[in-house]
Amino acid sequence: MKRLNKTAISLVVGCMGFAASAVWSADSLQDVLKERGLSQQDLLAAAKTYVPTGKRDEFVAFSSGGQSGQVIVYAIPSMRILKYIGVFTPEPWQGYGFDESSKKVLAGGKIDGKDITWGDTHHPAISETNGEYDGQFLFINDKANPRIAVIDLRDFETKQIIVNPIFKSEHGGTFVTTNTEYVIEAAQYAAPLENKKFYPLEEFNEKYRGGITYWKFDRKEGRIDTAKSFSLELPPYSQDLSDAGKGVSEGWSFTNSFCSERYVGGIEKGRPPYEAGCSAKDTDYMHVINWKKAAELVAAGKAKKINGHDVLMMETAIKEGVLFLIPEPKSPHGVDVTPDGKNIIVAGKLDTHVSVYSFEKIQAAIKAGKFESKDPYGIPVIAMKDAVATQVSLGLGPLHTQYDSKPCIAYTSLYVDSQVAKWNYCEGKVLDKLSVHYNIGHLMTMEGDSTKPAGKYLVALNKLAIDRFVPVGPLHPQNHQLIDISGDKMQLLYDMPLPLGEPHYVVAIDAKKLKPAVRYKVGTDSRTDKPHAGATKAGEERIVKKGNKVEVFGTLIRSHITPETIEVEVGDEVTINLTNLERAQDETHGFTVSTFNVHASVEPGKTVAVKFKADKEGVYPYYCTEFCSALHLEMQGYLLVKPKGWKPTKTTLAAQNYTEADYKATLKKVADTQVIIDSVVAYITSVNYKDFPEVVAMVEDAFDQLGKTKDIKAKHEAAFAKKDWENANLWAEQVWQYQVKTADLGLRAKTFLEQNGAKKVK
Ligand code: CUK
Ligand code: CUA
Repeated sequence: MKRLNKTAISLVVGCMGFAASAVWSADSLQDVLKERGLSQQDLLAAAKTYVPTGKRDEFVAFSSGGQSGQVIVYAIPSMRILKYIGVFTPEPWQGYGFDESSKKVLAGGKIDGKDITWGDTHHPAISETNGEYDGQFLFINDKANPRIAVIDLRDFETKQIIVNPIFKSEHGGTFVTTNTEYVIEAAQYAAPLENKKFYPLEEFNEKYRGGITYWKFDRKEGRIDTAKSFSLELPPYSQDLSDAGKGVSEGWSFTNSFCSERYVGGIEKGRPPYEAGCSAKDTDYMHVINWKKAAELVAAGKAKKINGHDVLMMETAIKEGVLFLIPEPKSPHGVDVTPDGKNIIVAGKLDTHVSVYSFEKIQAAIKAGKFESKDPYGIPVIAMKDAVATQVSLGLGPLHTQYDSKPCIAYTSLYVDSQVAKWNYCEGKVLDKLSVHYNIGHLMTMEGDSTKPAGKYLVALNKLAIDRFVPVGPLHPQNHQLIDISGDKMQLLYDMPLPLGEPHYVVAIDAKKLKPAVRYKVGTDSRTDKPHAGATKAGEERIVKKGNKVEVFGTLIRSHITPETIEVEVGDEVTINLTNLERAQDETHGFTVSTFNVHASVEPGKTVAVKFKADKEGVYPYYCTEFCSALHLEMQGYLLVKPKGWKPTKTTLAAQNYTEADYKATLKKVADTQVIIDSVVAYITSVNYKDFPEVVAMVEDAFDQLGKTKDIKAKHEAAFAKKDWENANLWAEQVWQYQVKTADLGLRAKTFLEQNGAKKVK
């Protein structure tokens, strides 16, 4: 922040008319401000968020993509969008849902045998070690179709989708325990736990249930282990958000609820609607659960199998003392454990207060067996006065709370007031309020739900954007607003329209903690992290035909696909495996075959398979879909789907008229290019390029490309000897193609070295 502030100050000073240096004269800055109607406050905000080209952001945010079923990755403070990760929904660019391995991941999310190709994502969570974000995995839930997804942050790809075996909807997920032992998922709308079982609404109290699932995460495998996961049966109170205990409260989890009235609305039956009946009582319940002990009980065989899944029934949970309730004021929403784990902060949507519960007081009441009553299912209820440390009136519609790096400082969203309240939960004091635009849902501070919040910035996730952006029709973009929280007063810095919605929660991690790979080990199936059965080495490309099954083992490297012709018979089942042999960073090739609805994104080292039935005779071009090189458009081939029993009548391709002069001209081009390559190589080897791993990779790749020219040179010389001008010329052209790629890499390496202060070596 210090650095940014300094920059900002010098800019402000500049615009006030003092002498400014270099290109940005005071006059021109002044002119821009005037022309664009900007204030000094605007300029300060711009200076705090602007990240110049070549520089990187400090934090990376993972936002729920709402109904898009995706995750949106953006950077803070610039608010530049970096990626959309396909999660519950096919994502064409990444081939997600269009190649075989990713189809399998999506198939994990089938319910009752049917594809569900959208998701209502709400809460992303980053894996934690000792309560701190470790940057290894990301989890996210689907509220509508109760599912959880696991994303590996080594490659930002979705690896697993699992379906909740007993819920019909969920909401209180995903939240992780301190060492990511479990990923928590709480139900939302109560329903019978058995699958495909009907009970009338008249039996709501008896047969409908809520619950919480604790998904066991196997960190080594990077997958959820469904067999070791379990659930806890809960009353049909609409369970809402959850949070895991940490520090002193580690081993416990907290889930609130609304509609503990168990009201069943029905205007059709002359009954007032849900909204009236579900907010009639003054309080709902927070569920307090000793998950560690619950896990032990399940391990000891005390669970009941429902739909093949371990469920600890309420009766057992009550008897064993792992489940308690505490009243919470009117229609609570957020439940957020403080970084030290000592307090749990709950906001009631219809109450101006936030309630600060004390874990110590809760434990004292449990130990003393001090309960004010039991709920209709026999769960002991701890009195609010025996559990609450303090209540603070913040404003209308408090929803969610996040924490600062400064002790006792919290930020709570006020939905109705459209404000963020900054307050001190130890002293019960409001410190500052800032208006946001408009109707904020969640808010998020950097690593703000971990044991070590990083402070600095806050993002307000506003439900309505209304007048903030150029109108784009009745459906407005979402508005994520960046707020500087480093000072005493909050400062609004930036409005980011998000064109994918509706995001609910977002988490942000220090960018330095992320260690994503730049390439895969050659032949990797990225969705399983294992070697791909279709992996193919250079020179081993082949087409294997067995009966009506045709399997292609191909490779991709700038700028050609091997093989370049695939011939099949109508009705054949075609599998095309492609391995990207590139080692250079960002040399991704895409692959598609016209009209067969397949697409693959093949990043360096990755192997991907696409599969389809060649059910129609015809000629179908296939090509690379990423602009990977100068000859990208030529990265093409033909799938020929022949009628059964077809015989060729013509056996030679259309001839070209190349001459000796053409061949000589090409040789001259080759020689000239070699001069450029030699000069670049001379520069690179004259400096300490070996100290730059990025350059070493580029240089290796460049020599790989150049190495290929040897065999090809032999080919054009052989053709020359036979006066076969066509082949002589074309093979010489191919030599030149490899030279171009070599030169391209070499020049990129040279630029990198020059810009990064490479030093001469003797
Ligand atoms: S919820 Cu949407 S604003 Cu799903 Cu966390 Cu509160
Ligand atoms: Cu490979 Cu375009």
